[in-house]
Amino acid sequence: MKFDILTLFPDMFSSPFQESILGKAIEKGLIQIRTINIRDFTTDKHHVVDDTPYGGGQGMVMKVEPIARAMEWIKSQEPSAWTIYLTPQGKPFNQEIARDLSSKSHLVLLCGRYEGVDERVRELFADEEISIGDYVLTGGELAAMVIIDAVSRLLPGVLGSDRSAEEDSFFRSLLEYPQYTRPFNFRGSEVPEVLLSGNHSAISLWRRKEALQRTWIRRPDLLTKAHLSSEDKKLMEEILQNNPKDDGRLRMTDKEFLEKNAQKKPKG
Ligand code: 4FV
Repeated sequence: MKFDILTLFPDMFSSPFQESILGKAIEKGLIQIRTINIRDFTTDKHHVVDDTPYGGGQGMVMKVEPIARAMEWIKSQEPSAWTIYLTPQGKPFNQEIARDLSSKSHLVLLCGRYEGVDERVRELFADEEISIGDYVLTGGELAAMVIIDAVSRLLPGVLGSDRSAEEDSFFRSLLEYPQYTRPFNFRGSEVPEVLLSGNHSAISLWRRKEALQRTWIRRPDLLTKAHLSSEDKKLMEEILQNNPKDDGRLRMTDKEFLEKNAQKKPKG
């Protein structure tokens, strides 16, 4: 898969993609990442890429012409490239979108700066607008890195074994179950016995139940979207019957999560 990144700060992308899994994926040629400096597509001697907003107001807006030249240069090489503009106004990014994008061959990631890009850039060049979260960054670059990471790990051969991506998908839209490794006992906190039983069906049942319970406690919104099997529904009944929330068998971390995130009672 090819990623073209349109940015005013190409050097931001040098180190994140040198390390670990993505670094190896680049070495193996599974992904190609090319940064394109929008400023290289200015034609004036001051290489101006932004200007004041029509109608007044604070900040600067990225000019359409340099971005248009850069997009047409990319499209002249790869007409089928799929262009994503990273913006808080975009569709909330999630695993489903990551899976959809992983089926494309060439993504162009347009990184905004200042107050964002001129509206004509969206109209003329953005095939899709994506937000990585309801907060404001100084630029779209970090959002582009998030997209590249989440999409690349779904590509065949990028993760150690493709099973782990399937594992992801198996737990599609449920939170992960608690993970443990040695030591068995750390400061009095022990690993659940079932995980040392070698009984794989009991282990996967435990994991499924833990994933369902943790999702129910921390992200009930995800549970409504999850495709629950009949077995899952039975497990949910067990969870709801002896509702851990009120008999103290709640996992310490989930208890804290609940306490910390208890509905902030509206003032007054
Ligand atoms: C953002 C986000 C984001 C907005 C103004 C760049 C900044 C500046 N991008 N998800 N959240 N972008 O905050 O994607 O131009």
